[in-house]
Amino acid sequence: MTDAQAIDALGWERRTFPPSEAFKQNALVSDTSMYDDGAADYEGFWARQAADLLTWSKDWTTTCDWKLPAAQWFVGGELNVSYNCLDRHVLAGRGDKVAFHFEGEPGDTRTITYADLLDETQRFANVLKSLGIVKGDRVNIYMPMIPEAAIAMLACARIGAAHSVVFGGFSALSLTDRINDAEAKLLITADGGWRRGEVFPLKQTADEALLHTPTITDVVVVRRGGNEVSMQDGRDHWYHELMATADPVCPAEPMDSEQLLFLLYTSGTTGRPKGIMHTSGGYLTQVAFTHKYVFDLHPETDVFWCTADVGWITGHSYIVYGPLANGATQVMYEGVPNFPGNDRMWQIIEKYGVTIFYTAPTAIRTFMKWGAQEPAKHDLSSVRLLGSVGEPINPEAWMWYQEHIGGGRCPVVDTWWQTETGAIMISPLPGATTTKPGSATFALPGIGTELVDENGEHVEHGGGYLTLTQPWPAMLRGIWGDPERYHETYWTRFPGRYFAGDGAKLDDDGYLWLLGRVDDVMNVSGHRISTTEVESALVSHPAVAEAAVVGANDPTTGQAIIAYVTLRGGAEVDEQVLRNHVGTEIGSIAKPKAIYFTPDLPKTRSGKIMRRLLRDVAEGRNLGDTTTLADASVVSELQRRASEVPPED
Ligand code: 7RM
Repeated sequence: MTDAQAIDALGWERRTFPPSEAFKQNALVSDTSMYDDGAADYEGFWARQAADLLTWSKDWTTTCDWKLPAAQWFVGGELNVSYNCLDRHVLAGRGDKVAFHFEGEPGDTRTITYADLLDETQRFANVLKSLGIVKGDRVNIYMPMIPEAAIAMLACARIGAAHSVVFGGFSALSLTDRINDAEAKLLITADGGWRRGEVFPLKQTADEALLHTPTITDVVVVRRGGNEVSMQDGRDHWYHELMATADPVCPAEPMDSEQLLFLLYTSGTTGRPKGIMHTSGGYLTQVAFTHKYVFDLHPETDVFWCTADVGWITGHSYIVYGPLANGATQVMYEGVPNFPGNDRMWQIIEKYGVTIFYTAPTAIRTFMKWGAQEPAKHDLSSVRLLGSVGEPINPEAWMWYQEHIGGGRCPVVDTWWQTETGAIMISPLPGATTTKPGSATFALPGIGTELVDENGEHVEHGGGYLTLTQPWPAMLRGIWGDPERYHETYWTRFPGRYFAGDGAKLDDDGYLWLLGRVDDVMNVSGHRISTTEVESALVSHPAVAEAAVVGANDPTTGQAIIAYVTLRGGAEVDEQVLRNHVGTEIGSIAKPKAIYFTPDLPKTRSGKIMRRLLRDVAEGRNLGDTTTLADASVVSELQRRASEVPPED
């Protein structure tokens, strides 16, 4: 190990899965020529995609104008994002094609065609106009997972207003902050939504937020939960009442390629949330491209289901903009995966004949915990491709997914990207790439990545910092209201390149393995160990469903490895056995000093493990901000256990 090495690489996974002949036969991409195209001239490559995948009202004059850290794509070009997602499909005679099979948590369903979606979007765009919203305004959206969330976003896009969606699980305070930072004029919300068999009150929370939001003049409320709400005269309007009298025609107006499409706030590790800015032409090009080729989309026959919430970037890019631009048929599901039973997801796949399923490792590990008998209750033979996003996927979770959901016949695409990147950056192309369980494999065509050490020097093999070396069409255009912070956060750690905090390692075959946030890397006796590798070693034990690992201050080793482990349903295992298992898998330096068993791990509402909190628990500190936790009781339970079982020496 050299001093400059960023992260030690410990485990090496050797299983490989080439695409099957059967899959290759119908795949959109089954060789590597697209990578050569992207490498020869990335601007030309993206220009060809933009022309091929989208309909432009006016051609661009410059493909990419790049003055670090500011990029503009398809400069001078004009298009309307909602036209690309709706009108052109209807005009081509595909108005009767299903856009969304909506499944409410209580079991109610709606079938929404492209013609329906266009009609509702036009009406709602006129509603927005009647409430005084004009091009350039910001509109906040705080909604459950219902079709009106997508309609609201598309209506904003249609008239050139930027939306800022705040996930429906966020608190009143978070909503207030985000509305005020964006200076939004309008809030679109719902009375409530369904979650775990009950209605959660959104309007009530919004009302609390609205006590401190001077820029909001109007509120539109969709009726969904049926719960009682108070409506403020002059400010609050029912969606269905406004829609009943709205003009049904709202022509899509061409927008500049760099027109602001949306803000999406990410909390980051420190400081106030950042309003990540995404614009129109470049963003839509890359989400359409990645949705088509990473998921090998055959829009005539595929049924695509991304389980994210529209409140996250994954929902923006792979429920709303990518799939609709490509004319896909999708499933949209409102609720939790275990209502009324632990097999709800598999029941939905069977019911709608889902062919492409895209979910998060945290969900997969939860499914493992619930057991393989749940998917086995249903016919999942329609599924032909599986995707993963949001966290490193442990090889064992990948294998379980491939076997129990994919029936051993489906490629698994592990897709790495961020709110800031807007679209998938690193992923297999399922008909061309031999996958390895746990590896996101290679940068997509037209994307430049490089692994570097502390000093920004190239890393050929082993661990390092993941950087992006050239602009890409869906890249963030900045942080709303704070250009300085944008430059500082992403473009200064390694001059000339983008770095947003992830570590990775490269194996002998040049495969990339994501190792989690570099802030989480532990330092044990001078060894820089990633939490991901120790977690994957733990999850590779048959008794373990999920593990979270943190480094806690230690007088002798600097940091000591502390593990929190959730077992698979019905399994039991001794702490010492697991410690030795890690030793055998990746080496004794990585053996946890203490292992705590827990039925649950603290996670953000988008499902990412909150290691910062576990570090606080392990070091006996008072807990900092816990408001972004999905379930706050998990942490108090862990604290109770930590105080009962002192870590041994
Ligand atoms: C899409 C999304 C971004 C962070 C990112 C990583 C982690 C996402 C993967 C992953 C390993 C993956 N946007 N991450 N995907 N880590 N493998 N396939 O999640 O802005 O919410 O989060 O998520 O740390 O930097 S996000």
